[in-house]
Amino acid sequence: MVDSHTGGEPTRVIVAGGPELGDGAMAERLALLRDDHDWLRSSCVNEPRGSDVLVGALLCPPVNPANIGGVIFFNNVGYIGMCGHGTIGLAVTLAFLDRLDLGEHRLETPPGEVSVTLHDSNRVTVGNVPSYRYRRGHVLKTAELGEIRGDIAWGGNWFFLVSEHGQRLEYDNAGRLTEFTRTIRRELDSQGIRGPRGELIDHIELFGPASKDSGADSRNFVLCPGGVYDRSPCGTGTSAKLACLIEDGELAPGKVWRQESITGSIFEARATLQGGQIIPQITGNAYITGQSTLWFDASDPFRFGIGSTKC
Ligand code: PYC
Repeated sequence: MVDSHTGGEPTRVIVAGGPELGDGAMAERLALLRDDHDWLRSSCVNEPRGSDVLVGALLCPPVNPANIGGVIFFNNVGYIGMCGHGTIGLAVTLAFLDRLDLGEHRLETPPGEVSVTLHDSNRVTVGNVPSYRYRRGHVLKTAELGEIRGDIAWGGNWFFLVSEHGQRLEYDNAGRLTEFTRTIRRELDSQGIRGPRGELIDHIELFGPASKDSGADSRNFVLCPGGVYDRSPCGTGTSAKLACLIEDGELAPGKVWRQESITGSIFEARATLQGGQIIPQITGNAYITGQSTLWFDASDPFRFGIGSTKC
């Protein structure tokens, strides 16, 4: 395994030794991993080896041999579609292992193919899956928080994007922001507010002004499905934001949008229009933080992770 962080958000890549998942598309392999080998996810990212904030990535052989590989992302509670910070971490990991040259490559993910451009050993641009807004200005009525207006958009994961929330988007307020966004997510779920095919809206994203002197256009706070917040500006969340900005005519295609995270890290983003689709490009830096081997001691009751049903 190789560990890295992208704008503060960690990624743990399993580069070898994963289970046999056949030669189907990444969405099919994700289903096999989830149904038959979930112990790998819990061993890798749950305590005691991991933590709630860690995103895992299983590197797979590609379907198309012209591509650099395929990847399945997962976290403390399950599997995620695309992952922007994780793809940047994966590219930097492959470069660290001398398995990726500078330049543009193609990578297979469960929601579709993405491009990965390695600029140097730390800097990467991800050309994400097509992103779009599904619903504009949905008014969520809640007993606890009153009315919360937000857009529902896809950026490789499903997001509820809120600009008017009255919250202070500062790192020292992350506990309150986590509670606030968890409440929004609970309400969306219990009120049956979903994506077009019934998908759970499992990422909640708040926006506010960027910090002084950061040079960014906006700051965000993103609650992830496992109940913790993204330390990076969230690649898929930034993609969903770009889709909304482009559809509102507030950002021109090709123009740079600098998205700051709650920790102060920044992704540089722009979107191009291809065949009427919005294709976000997200650029950020990742850094290697460690390299290790998973070790399973048969006498260790937590070798598959705390909470795992496998023993
Ligand atoms: O960067 O897309 C992202 C992401 C999703 C969940 C955590 N990070």
